[in-house]
Amino acid sequence: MEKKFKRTLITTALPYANGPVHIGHLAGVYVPADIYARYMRMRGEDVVMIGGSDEHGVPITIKARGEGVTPQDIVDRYHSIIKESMKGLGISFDVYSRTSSAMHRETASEFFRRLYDKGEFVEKTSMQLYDEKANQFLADRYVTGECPHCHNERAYGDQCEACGTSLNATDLINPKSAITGNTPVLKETKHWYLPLDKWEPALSKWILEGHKEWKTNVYGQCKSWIDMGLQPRAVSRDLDWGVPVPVEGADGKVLYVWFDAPIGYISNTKEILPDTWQTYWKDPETRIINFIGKDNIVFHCIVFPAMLMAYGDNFQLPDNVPANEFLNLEGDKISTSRNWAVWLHEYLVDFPGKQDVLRYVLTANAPETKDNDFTWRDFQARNNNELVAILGNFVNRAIVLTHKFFEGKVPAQGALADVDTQLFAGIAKAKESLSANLDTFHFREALKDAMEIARLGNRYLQETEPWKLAKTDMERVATIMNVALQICGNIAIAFEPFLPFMSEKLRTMLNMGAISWDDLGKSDLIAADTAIAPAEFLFEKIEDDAIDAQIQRLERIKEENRVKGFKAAPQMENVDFETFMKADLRVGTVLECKKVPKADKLLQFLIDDGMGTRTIVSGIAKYYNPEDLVGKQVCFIANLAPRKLKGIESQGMILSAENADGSLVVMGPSAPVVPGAQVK
Ligand code: B3M
Ligand code: ZN
Repeated sequence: MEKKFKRTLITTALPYANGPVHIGHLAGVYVPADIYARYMRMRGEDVVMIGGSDEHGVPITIKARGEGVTPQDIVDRYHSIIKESMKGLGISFDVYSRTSSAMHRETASEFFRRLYDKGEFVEKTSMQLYDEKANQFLADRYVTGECPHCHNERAYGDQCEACGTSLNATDLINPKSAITGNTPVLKETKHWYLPLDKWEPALSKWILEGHKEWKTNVYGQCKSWIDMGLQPRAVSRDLDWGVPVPVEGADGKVLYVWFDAPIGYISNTKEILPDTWQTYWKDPETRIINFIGKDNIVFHCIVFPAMLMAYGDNFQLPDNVPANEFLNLEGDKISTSRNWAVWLHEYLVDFPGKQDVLRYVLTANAPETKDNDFTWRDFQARNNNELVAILGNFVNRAIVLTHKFFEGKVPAQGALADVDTQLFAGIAKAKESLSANLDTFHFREALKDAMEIARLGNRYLQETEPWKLAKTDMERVATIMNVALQICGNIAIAFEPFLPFMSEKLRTMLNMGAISWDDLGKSDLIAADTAIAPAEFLFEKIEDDAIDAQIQRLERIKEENRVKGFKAAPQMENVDFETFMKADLRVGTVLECKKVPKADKLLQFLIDDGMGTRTIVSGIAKYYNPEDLVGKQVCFIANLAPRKLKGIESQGMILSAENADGSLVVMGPSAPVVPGAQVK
C-alpha cells in the first residue's frame, strides 16, 4: 500500500568528520541515495537531498589530541575534504552542511530543551571513571586496560579489539587513562536518559506492523531490538566537545553525538529552506527516506523516531530506511584507522574523469543484501568489458556511422520494420523493470536494466548491419541509424541517475535538450536533421599499470599495518656472562638442503662447520625453497644436545628470527666468514 506523497525528503547518514570518505561509505549510502534523488528529480518530483558532516563525538577529540590540534581544526579539515570529494563524484546534495554550525547547535539545543521541559527524560546518576589529574570524566575510548575475557592488555573501554567483546570501561582490569596514563577513579555523574521503553509499543506498531515492506535486514534488526526489550538510553556525556546540554547544572556536559547528529538532518533542511522546512518534516504528504549503513539502523529506526515522537508537533517518521550491508576491500574489512580503504579524494586524483566508473562499479557490487567485496581487478574488468565494450562501443558505432553516412545529421526515420518495433518493445520492458527496481531501492538490478538498453543497441546494429546495406538501400540505412541514435538518447536518460557525467556528455554529443523520465522508451527523442557532434569515447580502457599501482599501494599498507601491529615479546630473565658463553654459536655454510618427507615444516641441512660436516633439521620449510639456501652461510648452535626429528638426528640448531606474522628468517653473517667461525 503506497502512501500518497507530494514531496520526498532524502537524508544521507552524516559521515564523521574524523577522516575522508571511502568507497564503503559511497557504496552503502551516497551513491544509492544519489541515484534515487536523480531518478526522482527526473520524474519531476519535489525532492530535497540532505547531507552534512557529523562533527561531534569522542573519536574526533582523540584524533585532535593525538595531533595536538583542536577538534574544530580536525573537523574543518575533513569537512572540506569530504564536501569537495562528494561534489567531485557528482553526489547531488541540495545541502551539505555540518553539525558544528550555529544553526545546528541552536536546533539541537532547542530539541533537547523541549524534551526536557516536557519531562521526556529521566535523570540518573551513575559511577563513571574519572581522571583526577586531567580533571575530567573519561569517555570509554579514553580508558585502556586488560580485557576481562582474553586478558589482552590493550583493550579499550568500549571494546576489546583482540577478542571482539563489547565492554564497559568499568569492566577493565587495571584501567588507565589514555590522557594522562593515570589510574582513574570512580566518580558519580548525572545524565539524562531517553526512556525508549516508553516508546516501545508505538515503535513496534509503526515498524513491525506498519512497515513489513522494509528490507529484511532492516526489519529483522528492528524486530530483534524490540523483542529484546528497549532500555532507557543516555543522551548526554561528560565531554568538552559537542552541543552543551542546555539546562542548569549541566556544566561540562554535552549532548551525546547520536542525539545531536540525526537532528542535523533537520538543521540542514532549515539551512536551505528557512521558510518551508517544516513542510518537509511535518506534512504527512512528505515521504522521508533515510539512506544509511547497517550499523546505523538502531539509531534511525528506534532512537531518532522515539526522539521525534517525544518531541511531537507532527514530526513525521521515515517511510523507508533502505540500509545497506558493508563493502569490503580486497577481502578485508574497510578500516579508517588501518588506512584499509580506497579514499574518494585520492581516487578522484588517481583516476581523473572516471567518476562514473567508480559509480558504476560500486552500484554493480552494491552490498544491498549481503556484504560485498571491491577488488581492483573487478573494477578494471567491469570498466573494460562492460562500460567500454558494451556501452561505449555501441554509442561510438552509432555516432561514427551517422557521420560516415549522413554527415553527422540525424537521418529521417522511415517506416519501422519488425526488428525496430521489437527493439522499442525491448526498451519499454527494460524501462518498466528499471523503474520498478528504482522505486524499491534495488539499484544493482536497476543498473542491469539500464545496461540492457545498451545490449539491445549492440544487438540491433549486429542484426541490421547498416554498413552492408549502405551499398544497396540507403533509405533503410537512414531508418536504422535514426533508430540507433534514438537508443543513444534513451541511454542518456536511463543512465542519468547512475552515470551522470556520461549522460551529460552524451546529451551534448546528441544535441539533446532537457530530459525527463517520461521520455524514456520514446522512438522520437531526437529530431531528424539534428546535428550530432563528432564521436568522442565515453569510456576508455583501464590498463594494467594503473591497477597494479593501486594493488601495490594496498600491499604497502598491509605491510605497514603488520609492522605497527607487532608487539615485541617481553624480555626474558637475565643470565650471567658465563652462562651465555656456554652456548657454542658458529657460522657454517649450507652444502645441501632438502625437504624432510612427510613433514611439511622441516628442512634437512648438511652444513660445512669447519671441522667437518653435520646434519641439522630446522622448522623453516614454509618460508624457504630448499635450493635457495644452498651456498648461504647460517648461524647455528653447535653444542645443543643432538635430538631426533622425524627419525633424523639433528646435530645443532639453525638460528632464525620470528617476524610479526610468525614467519621465520634465517640468521647469517653480514659478510662472508670462514666456516666454523665462532659467534661471540
Ligand atoms: N556519523 C555514523 C557513521 O558514520 C554517523 C552517522 C550519523 S547519521 C545521523 O557510521
Ligand atoms: Zn579480549
